[in-house]
Amino acid sequence: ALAASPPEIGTPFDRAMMQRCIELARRALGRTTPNPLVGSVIVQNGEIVGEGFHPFAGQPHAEIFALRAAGEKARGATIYVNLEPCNHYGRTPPCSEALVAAGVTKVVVGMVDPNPLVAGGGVARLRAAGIEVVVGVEEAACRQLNEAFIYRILHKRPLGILKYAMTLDGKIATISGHSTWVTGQEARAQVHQLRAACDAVIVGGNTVRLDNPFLTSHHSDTHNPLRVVMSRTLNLPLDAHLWQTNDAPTLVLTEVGALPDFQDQLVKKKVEVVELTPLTPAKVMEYLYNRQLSSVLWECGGTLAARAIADGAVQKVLAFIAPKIVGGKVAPSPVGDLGLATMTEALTLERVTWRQLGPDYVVEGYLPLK
Ligand code: AOF
Ligand code: ZN
Repeated sequence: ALAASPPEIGTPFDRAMMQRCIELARRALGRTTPNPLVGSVIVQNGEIVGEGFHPFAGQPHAEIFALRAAGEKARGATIYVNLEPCNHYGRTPPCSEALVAAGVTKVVVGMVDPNPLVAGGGVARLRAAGIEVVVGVEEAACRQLNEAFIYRILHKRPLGILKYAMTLDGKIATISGHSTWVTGQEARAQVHQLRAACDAVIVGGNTVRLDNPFLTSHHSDTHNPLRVVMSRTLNLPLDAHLWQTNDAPTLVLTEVGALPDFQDQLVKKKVEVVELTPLTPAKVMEYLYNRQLSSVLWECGGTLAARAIADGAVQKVLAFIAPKIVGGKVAPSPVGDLGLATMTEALTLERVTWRQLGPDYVVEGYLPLK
């Protein structure tokens, strides 16, 4: 039998206000790492009297911006926020205290903060002050918004997302390596949105040599992720688009001692070079976690994709599928050898959804957690 869907928490008005919080939070898409995306709305007598969002780490939290905007109108008001107000001294003082001081009478929360420094403490503090607190309004949407933040906090690694575009017969390029474009414009626009939401995008040396990508999100006002190239040998062209454009920072990860002269030339082109030995996807994810990143988009070819999956560096998969057939026994496919011999060993995605994008489809799902 189908599981009954849980009852909706809050009124339709509450849910609309929470959706507004999410919309506000998304104004900082891609810019808040290691912090979450948070938006907040203050309502007095059914009217919005203040709004705010968290712009980036180190800045005040969303609730503080909303309180500033509402001023005295916050007294006796209801505040909506997609993440539980914090109750700790981090880069900024606790929002719970600010809410108590401002005299709000009700707090509507999308989800409890998974951060062990908060984890229910904010809600408890507000209730202890006699404030009514409702938790779980539009919770699924709030969790989706901050899935990378949640993953990062709980697993101490960035969320790894593998994205690829393939034909209906499972090829990411023709036998000659030609791959522009597998999918149509709508799917490609979706990829640019995805990049805008991620903190880094990673490719291997092969992709730089064969595709010469820009790896930016193509909108002047959206966030561009850090562009990361993994290359053990540094056998890379000196005139790649990546080092010729400064729309986004570029980081080349290589192993200790690889081509020092080439490293110097990259550095002269404002490319950052870091040596990590051994250069594995797991090591790269550890390094990027320590650099405060929350989400990493693997836009690599099949060889590196397979190594990333095997290394536990991929949690989410986005497969763009074009209803085209190119054939070719040796035409490349999205995931190289995983060493699986029988179909029963296949990695089976969970929570799978799909959408149509113009002529193409995108299938999204999560690898089982190891
Ligand atoms: C945010 N923005 O709007 C909310 C957050 O170092 P701090 O003081 O910025 O604290 C960061 C933590 O605060 C963060 O990990 C999350 O648990 C909590 N709530 N953070 O950046 C916000 N409400
Ligand atoms: Zn806070």
